[in-house]
Amino acid sequence: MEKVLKFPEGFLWGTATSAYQVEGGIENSDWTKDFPAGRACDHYNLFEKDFGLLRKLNQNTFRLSIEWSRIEPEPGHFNEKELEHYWQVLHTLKMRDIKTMVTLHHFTNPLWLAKIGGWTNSKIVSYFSRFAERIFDEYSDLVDFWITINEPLVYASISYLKGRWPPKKTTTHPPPSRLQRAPNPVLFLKVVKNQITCHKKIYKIFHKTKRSVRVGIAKNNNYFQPFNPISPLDRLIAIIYRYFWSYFFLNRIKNHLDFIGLNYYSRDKVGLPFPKRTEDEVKLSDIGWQICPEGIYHVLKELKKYNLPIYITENGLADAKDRLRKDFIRDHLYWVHKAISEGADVRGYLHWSLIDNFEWDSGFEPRFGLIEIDYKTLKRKIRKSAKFYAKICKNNQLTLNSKP
Ligand code: GCO
Repeated sequence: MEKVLKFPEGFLWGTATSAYQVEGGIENSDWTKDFPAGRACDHYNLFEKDFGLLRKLNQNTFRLSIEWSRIEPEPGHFNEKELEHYWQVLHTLKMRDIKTMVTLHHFTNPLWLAKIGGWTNSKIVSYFSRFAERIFDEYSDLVDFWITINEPLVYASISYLKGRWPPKKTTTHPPPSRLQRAPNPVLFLKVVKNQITCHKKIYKIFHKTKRSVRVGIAKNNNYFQPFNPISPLDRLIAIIYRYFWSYFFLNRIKNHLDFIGLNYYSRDKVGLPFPKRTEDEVKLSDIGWQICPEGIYHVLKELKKYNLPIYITENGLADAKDRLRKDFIRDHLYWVHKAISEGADVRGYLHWSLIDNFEWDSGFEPRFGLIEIDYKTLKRKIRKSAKFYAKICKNNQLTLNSKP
């Protein structure tokens, strides 16, 4: 028996990308020298074609990042041609009646900034807010939602606790996930402190300039479960993970948020002995992430305490054969709907991603796109799961033939 789950009136449906992963031709970033994305999907030149596909798939919202190293290749020097390019991109979206969500920092930095310590250097606060202010001045009439930083703790932890980002040149591409530099908890904490300061400063600047502005963060929250649910120690470890990973950062910026962007991907079972072990019964994506749709429900319910609108700013999986993506979308949206029905103020869902793209130190092998990219010809091919998602976007509802 069919069951129809209607989403709230005006719910936003779309996809998310980031500049370095899709655009191509980014020459001055701290990733380019040792770990180039080359022409990536050439979205820089093909954005109009991609937005036509986005519209064809009934999406009404698009999240993109603006590449700082393009805009400000040297400190204080803004590249007018690149400013014009992103104006064209945003204007094209608005002409197609697509809502725009712009991320100001999505993992990459200008090389000149990296050379002076990047986010470990407290000067980042003035540099990043100078960049943000210029972007705001240029595009505030074309941007519906602003995200200051994408996944601050993911960036800080992979860079300074795991010492892996940006990857150093190696003979194999992508490199094995080995240490590029020694873990440095002190630098990690410095980065997090600077990220919090930057976010709050930019929030204030944007709100001083334009009252109706909406400024948020894209926060990666996983669903942490105790490995052994009856072990008090495992339960305590899950609580500790949840606090430090999911809430610590949000608690410090909660008075400087108009919305929370949630990037949800996976579940982690945590407990002794470290590190986190997985159980073999859960479905895994192509890159081994645990698929746990119910986890998004629990994470959304946890976020209710902030009393802020929530937009799911990323949710997706690496699935080159498109075997799992339709059920992945269906099941996650089932649990999102359940969280909404229990009071979570969720107002939009952006799937990661519109097109296959450069998956950081995993390179181009993982395929997250609703649209497949042939990296030789740059041909775009709409995957079957994209058509399933397009129906949901069009009708603002999920039709279930059976409960997931
Ligand atoms: C992240 C980023 C994206 C990733 C996506 C899939 O969460 O790491 O926002 O850049 O590509 O999440 O891993």
